[in-house]
Amino acid sequence: NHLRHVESMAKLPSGAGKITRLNALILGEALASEEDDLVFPSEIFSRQAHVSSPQKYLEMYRRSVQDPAGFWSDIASEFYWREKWGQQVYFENLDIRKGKIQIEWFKGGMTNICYNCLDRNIESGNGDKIAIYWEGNEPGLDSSLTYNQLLARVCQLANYLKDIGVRKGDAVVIYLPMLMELPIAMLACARIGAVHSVVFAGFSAESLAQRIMDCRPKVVITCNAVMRGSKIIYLKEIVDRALMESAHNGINTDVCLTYENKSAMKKEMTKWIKGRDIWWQDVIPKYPVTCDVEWVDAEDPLFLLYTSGSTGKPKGVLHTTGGYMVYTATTFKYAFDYKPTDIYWCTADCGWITGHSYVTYGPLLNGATVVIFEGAPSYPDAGRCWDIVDKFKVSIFYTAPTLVRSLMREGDEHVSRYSRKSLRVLGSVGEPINPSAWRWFFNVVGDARCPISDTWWQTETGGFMITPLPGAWPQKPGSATFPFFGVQPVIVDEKGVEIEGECSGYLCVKSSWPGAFRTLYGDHERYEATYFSAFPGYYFSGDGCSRDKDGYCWLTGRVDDVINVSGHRIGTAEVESALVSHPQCAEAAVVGVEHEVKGQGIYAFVSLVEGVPYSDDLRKSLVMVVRNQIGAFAAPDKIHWAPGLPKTRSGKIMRRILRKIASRQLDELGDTSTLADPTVVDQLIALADC
Ligand code: 6R9
Repeated sequence: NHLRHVESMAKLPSGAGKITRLNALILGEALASEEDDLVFPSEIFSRQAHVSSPQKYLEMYRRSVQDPAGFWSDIASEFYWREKWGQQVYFENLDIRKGKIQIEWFKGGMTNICYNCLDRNIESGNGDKIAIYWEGNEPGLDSSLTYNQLLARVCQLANYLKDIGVRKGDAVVIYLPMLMELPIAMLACARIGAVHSVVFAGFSAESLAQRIMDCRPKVVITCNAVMRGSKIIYLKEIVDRALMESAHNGINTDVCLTYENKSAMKKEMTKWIKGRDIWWQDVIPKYPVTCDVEWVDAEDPLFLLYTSGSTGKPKGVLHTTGGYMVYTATTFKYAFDYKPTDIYWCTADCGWITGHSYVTYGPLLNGATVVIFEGAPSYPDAGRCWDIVDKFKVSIFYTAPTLVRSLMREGDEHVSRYSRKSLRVLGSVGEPINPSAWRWFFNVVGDARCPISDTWWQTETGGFMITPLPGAWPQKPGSATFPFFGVQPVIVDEKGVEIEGECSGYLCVKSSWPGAFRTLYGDHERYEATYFSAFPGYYFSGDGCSRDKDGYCWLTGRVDDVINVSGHRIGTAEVESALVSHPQCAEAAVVGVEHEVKGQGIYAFVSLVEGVPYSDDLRKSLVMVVRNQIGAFAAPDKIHWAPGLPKTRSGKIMRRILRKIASRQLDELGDTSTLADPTVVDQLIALADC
């Protein structure tokens, strides 16, 4: 369907061919009307790009969907495989009606992603190339590691992990800020076949405990503290509390390996549990700098990453090795038009999928030089990002719309006082980027010179799914454009019927791609129920999408009970269950509202226990309970006191009405007559601003 669409648009106007609007555009004829808002890549850029035209894209795309096995095995062959995969390159069943959902790529192939990231690049002569530039929270605090040095560090940690009994298939929880040690820890796990589970270091002790109890690691890797901007965060104390909580529930962790982050906190000040806690610096440097690789099957698990869904319990998204490796490397190369001379900076934290696929694995598999930044992008001032760009001569800069919007508010002068002339490609991820933020990013940050790759994808997809390929297509601000090679997205209606042409509906995918997640850890049933049951035959993304007359995709946001706050996925159910754990909260209903900087904000309606008066202190303690249970990033922006909630007679909360009240669209409340008690609506409106 998609192929037909693109083909009809991108066919070059031969004598017989019909000249479509887009054909004319490709040829540079000024047909664009203002509403189309097309932005063309410069000729200079296109000429040097990996994919230099829509025709080239189409050629590759066509092969990727008509012959996925051939397309992907050609690419996979560029990596090192100890043993080649079996006869069948991939196997898939995405149709729940035909039995168990199953996806496999390169099964039988033996490889190791750490080897492919490090040893392979070193063997090809890049050992002295910088792998990672690290920029600390304080300007002036920095360091770097070459590929050789990175490998040595990874091996030392890998040897230690083996020494304490971590084996292939064992889980390791990593709770670290953006220090070099974070990617080092991920790679060390991968080297010995251990399964890492990185928990974003902004999650609370309770959230961390929940994850520890789910995956039961032998060891937790953390650091004592970190500075973010002018604030200090005591990470080790959070880990201590989490480990206490999980021990309380019968899950014991043998070792807490703690890095001394000297610039934030001295060793002596750190609380210590003898026998369990180990200082990284005391033990790791003593280990040998080489370590044999554990060869694993392409389908052996690489990592677990917990993400929010529409129910309370976070889902352990499981990625395996071979397909993920091939997919992250390939998407990175094409979507950023990566060249060996590039310096690449992604502002994401390794605690999220973006930091897995596009801080660590994708770039290092390509032998890239990666910048990682420990601090906050507004510290010491709103020019920090561009200071870093100039300092390291960053050429590819990948960030989130929320950061773009917050910097945009600070004014252009913070940007224009830096040169930024090294930049050539920009990227955006996490949520739809609104056209005005896109334009600012393009014009002010990129001096109208750098294409923007607005990459749509998910924790579950492992890598980019719908993304511009810079240089190939004219861009439309706010559109993620077209699918990546091998990806077959479809838009379906409520009944799960594919709709064609200009339309909107639910975004699904109809065949597997190498980077797809394989299951939810320990809960394959939930995997099938959540992603493959709503629209049988398809993977359902949870996102809405529309396609315009030229075939461009426009993501419209989540259609389930997931709120996207600053690019972070938060389940309404998670926030609700945190709120109702407050002794004075009887019931809570949470919805997302538009937020100028965060994209969406969290709006919570709370009913209090009978007789408890609403007060500002109570409001603060309700917010606190969410911060403590989930993390500061999930704190509600607004608590709306609700003596009653709008419910149907069967007791279902009507969120539709709450969303309208939250966004003050009071004339669009719709039919409230089916409510058990319609007067609660007026009550809520009256209390809106109290
Ligand atoms: C990579 C990542 C996934 C959800 C996804 C969607 C939203 C991400 C987007 C985007 C529009 C983009 N999303 N990128 N929406 N345009 N370029 O963010 O993974 O944390 O799992 O979030 O984020 O709603 O479903 P994850």
